[in-house]
Amino acid sequence: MPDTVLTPAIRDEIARLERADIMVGIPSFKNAATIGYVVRAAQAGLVQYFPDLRPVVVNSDAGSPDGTGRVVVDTEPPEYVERILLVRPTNKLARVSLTYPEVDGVGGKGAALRTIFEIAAALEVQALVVVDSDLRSIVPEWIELLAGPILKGGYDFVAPLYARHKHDGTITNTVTYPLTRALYGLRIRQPIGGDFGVSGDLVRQYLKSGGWTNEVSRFGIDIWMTTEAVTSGYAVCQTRLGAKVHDPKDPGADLGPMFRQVVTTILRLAVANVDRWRAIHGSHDVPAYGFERVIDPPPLEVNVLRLLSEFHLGSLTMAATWRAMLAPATAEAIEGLAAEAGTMADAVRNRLQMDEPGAGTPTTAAMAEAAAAFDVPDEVWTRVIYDLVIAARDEPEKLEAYVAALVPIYFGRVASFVIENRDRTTDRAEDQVERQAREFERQKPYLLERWDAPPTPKQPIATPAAEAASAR
Ligand SMILES: Nc1nc2c(ncn2[C@@H]2O[C@H](COP(=O)(O)OP(=O)(O)OP(=O)(O)O)[C@@H](O)[C@H]2O)c(=O)[nH]1
Ligand SMILES: [Mg+2]
Repeated sequence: MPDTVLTPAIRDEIARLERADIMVGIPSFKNAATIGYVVRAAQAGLVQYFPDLRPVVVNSDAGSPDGTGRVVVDTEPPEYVERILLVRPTNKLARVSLTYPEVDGVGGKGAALRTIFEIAAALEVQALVVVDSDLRSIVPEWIELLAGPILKGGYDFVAPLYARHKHDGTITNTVTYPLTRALYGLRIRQPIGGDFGVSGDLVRQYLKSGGWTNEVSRFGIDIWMTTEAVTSGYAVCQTRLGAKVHDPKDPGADLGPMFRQVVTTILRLAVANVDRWRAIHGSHDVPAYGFERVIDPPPLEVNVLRLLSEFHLGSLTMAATWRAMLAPATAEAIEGLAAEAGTMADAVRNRLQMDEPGAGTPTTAAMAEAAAAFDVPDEVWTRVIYDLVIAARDEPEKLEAYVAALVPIYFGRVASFVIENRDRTTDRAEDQVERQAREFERQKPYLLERWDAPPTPKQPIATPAAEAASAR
């Protein structure tokens, strides 16, 4: 990690707090509408479940213009929680909201968490819990579920397990879960869930470890934390939190930048950690803490037509990049599928009469039904991701451009998943996520074969303008 320049205000807070045993860290950026509830739930969890420890809640905010920090300061104080829960804790709960400094000129969720790590280390906490500030479904028990395995079970890293709607968590389902599982052999179902428990030892490891890039300062942070815990040999478990309900996001509309930051990070880490994964075959379960829950998360609408169109459009501007970053057979398969996506998008528009005046966006179900024949097979998607691991090793300077060109292919894959699962419940859709994860394991020899093969000379990448001209 680069040296941290903590602001004087943060240093003052550390001096004031002196020590803590358990800390809840909450990164935020424009979450005024939701963070008050998260803070109250965190306070209640600390007071109710850890009355004998010295607790602190730290909000690390981006300086949000919507007054997120003020909401935290104005939210009912710990005394409110003590009153409603009839608890008299040994130590008063401390609460802080501060503005985090950028890391090497970059701000984002990762930079927010870095300040949280610095404070946790300075206060010498035994357990750090981090939770997102847009959560609706957090309850006080989450604090126990995330810190309990560390304080009672000797674990260092606690990843969340939650019921998410089949259309939520698409970056997790398509890349971070199957790739982490196949590379490192651990079935961590939510490696970028955002709600984690971390031991004091692992916090110190995070602060010493290298590989902190600009993407890690943004949304690369979650996969960096998980991978760092796994590859440094820390004890990892999962914890059953129930449903994850948070600000909804349509993968085609909202998740492009996040995808790029997460996937660039996981690929760079894969290259750096080859010695940790090359000998691993198959995978095993990771212990899970907490009582199981049966909850149906709320549905999430996805614009299937937009996903199909973006995949097709990608082929018009990025085909040469696809050919540079993928093995020839994979690139050929992807170009064929992108063409099908274009045809299918037209058919959906016609079938649902979307060009009629006044036609709104049809439901996910109607679009998925109309596009029923479209399919990006597990096998092709797996090879795409493995080819990108090789590209990340061979042309690290082009990785950002390659991952940007992967976004439309990811959209195609998500469309295919939504279509395939159109008649399945969230539970049954999970079977398809597992099937894909097994495919990643099954094709690991393909990755190893490519990793060990002598490098082949690459063709230069055409500029987008030249590509668009040649595509016409
Ligand atoms: N400090 C800071 N926090 C951010 C920034 N962007 C997002 N966050 C926080 O990071 C957390 C997760 O962000 P979300 O936008 O909810 O991400 P998401 O798409 O829901 O991600 P998943 O929960 O992993 O599916 C929230 O607590 C945000 O407030 C940022 O630029 N700065
Ligand atoms: Mg969220």
